[in-house]
Amino acid sequence: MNSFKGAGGRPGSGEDPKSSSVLNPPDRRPYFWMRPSLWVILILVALVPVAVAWLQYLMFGLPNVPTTPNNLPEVAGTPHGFPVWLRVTHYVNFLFIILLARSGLSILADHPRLYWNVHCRPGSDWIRLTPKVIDPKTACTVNGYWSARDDSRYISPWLALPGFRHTVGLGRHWHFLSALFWVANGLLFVALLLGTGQWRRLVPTSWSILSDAWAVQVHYMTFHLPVEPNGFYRYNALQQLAYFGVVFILAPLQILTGLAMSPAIDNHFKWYGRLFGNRQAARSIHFLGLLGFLGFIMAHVTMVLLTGLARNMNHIVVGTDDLSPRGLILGVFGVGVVVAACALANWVTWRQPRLLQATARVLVQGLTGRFLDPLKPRDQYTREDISPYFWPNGKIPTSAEWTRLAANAFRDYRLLVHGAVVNPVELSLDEIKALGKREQITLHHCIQGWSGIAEWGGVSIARIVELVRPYPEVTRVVFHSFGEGLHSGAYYDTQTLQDALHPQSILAYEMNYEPLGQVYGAPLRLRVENQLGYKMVKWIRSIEFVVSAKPVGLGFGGKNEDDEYYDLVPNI
Ligand SMILES: Nc1nc2c(c(=O)[nH]1)N[C@H]1C(S)=C(S)[C@@H](COP(=O)(O)O)O[C@H]1N2
Ligand SMILES: [Mo]
Repeated sequence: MNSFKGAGGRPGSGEDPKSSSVLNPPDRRPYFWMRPSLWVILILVALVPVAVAWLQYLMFGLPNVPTTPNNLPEVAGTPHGFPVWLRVTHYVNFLFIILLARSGLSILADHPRLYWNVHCRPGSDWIRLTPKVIDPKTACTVNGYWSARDDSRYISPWLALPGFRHTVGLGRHWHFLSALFWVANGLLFVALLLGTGQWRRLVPTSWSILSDAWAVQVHYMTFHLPVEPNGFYRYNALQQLAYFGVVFILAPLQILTGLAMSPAIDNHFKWYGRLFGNRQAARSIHFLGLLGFLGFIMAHVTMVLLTGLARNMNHIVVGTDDLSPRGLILGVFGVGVVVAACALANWVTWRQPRLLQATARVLVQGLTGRFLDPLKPRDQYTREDISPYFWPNGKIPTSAEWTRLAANAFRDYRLLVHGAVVNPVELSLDEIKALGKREQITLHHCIQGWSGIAEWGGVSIARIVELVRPYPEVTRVVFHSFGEGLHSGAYYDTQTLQDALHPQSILAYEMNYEPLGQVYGAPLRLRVENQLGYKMVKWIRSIEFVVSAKPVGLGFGGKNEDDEYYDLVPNI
């Protein structure tokens, strides 16, 4: 049984993820919706080449397949066949592609919609993996509203890493860690490819490759195998084109779109975020890239099977060109190791989630934090940019206290600001408003993948800090919520004093020029624009200045960091 136990002691949820009731009963129905116009395009893209190939075949017969130039032996000293570095990087690549695809699916399932716009309005999605059709209007009624977390889907752990429902925190750790190793391995591969002359095998040097590849394609589509060159020394034209495309187009595209999805990169290098239009478009293209990889892998493996399995396996596994079963046996063993690695990854995820969280902190955030200034101000948007819909998240408070306050339009609300401060205060909403107002229109990024632009009005936290005067040893500010977390216990999160003092860090009581709605965090919510959404506590009950976050909650800096192993430093 998966116990979802963390090394931190208390299990993340105390619940078996398989039977977790945290996110209402997991909906396991597979579901897929795509815009009808896209179906038409997809069918045309798939069918037209097949039809043309058959026409050509029936009218003119099979085209001649010219042999691709064998560039390798002409260069003195260039190794023949597949040298050991090539075979090793090919295998390492296989392992990390699988981990990337599997963890990517867990991330996708947490917000199973894809868009071309940053507003993420339900209905503007072009692909949906959830049967839920959300009316953007009713989604936002006070009770029983549909939150972004409700929208996450169950995905089988056989398929995804770690699978189950709403495991985006852990899925991201795997995805980013795997990406680091995958990219490092890829760079090594390309460097050696260029350095040893092996690139000649992969890189087409004449445009005739296109017509030659088509000739091969006509063979395949009409169920013929052309006479194959010995793949150990040279590829046929289609093969060369496909491998070149995967190595030099698809893989870089995945890296570039992956980076373009990062709110931090978007914030620091605006031009870069625009390369693909916007972050959601990058996410959509990244998904198409995944499909590209899966399609390639299927075709690649099929061809390996069809064109002399034993010999092909000897080429790529042991680097010999014979018919012995050695490569095949070792290859099957190698695939077994990857399958075992996948199982181990799922197991580690539930046994040692804290280890994963800590490793990601050191490797992923350690690396990104080195290059990006976390205090850089976020971009401001204009009134016209405001999203027509803004996904709500979190559980609206149900406590008698908050309900009573809400019933009276929060006239009796008092914000308690206390902790290691010289002058603790209790402030009514009117007193807070009298401290001065700051307005900002910003882009919100949820860890689940959606985004949205809204106007926020409220008081700078710097004003509050001025008022209460924290002691010099204070490093963190805790924001306690009236609302519950997803798992039992009150929601809270912490900010560093530095982030809290950022000019764009405010306690908002206004959203889109109207009093902050109940769903969006009334009476007060946090806006810390250089952080991901989950750091912005809604329905704030009190603020506490502390020396360290360790004694608060489980000590990881916030409810989601405690329970869902979210990033510890989600600077963006
Ligand atoms: N109290 C509380 N605050 C919370 C949450 C929550 O679950 N409880 N969810 C967070 C997350 S994950 C996000 S993305 C934002 C969403 O804010 P919104 O509802 O205005 O979109 O609120 C954050 N604040
Ligand atoms: Mo979020």
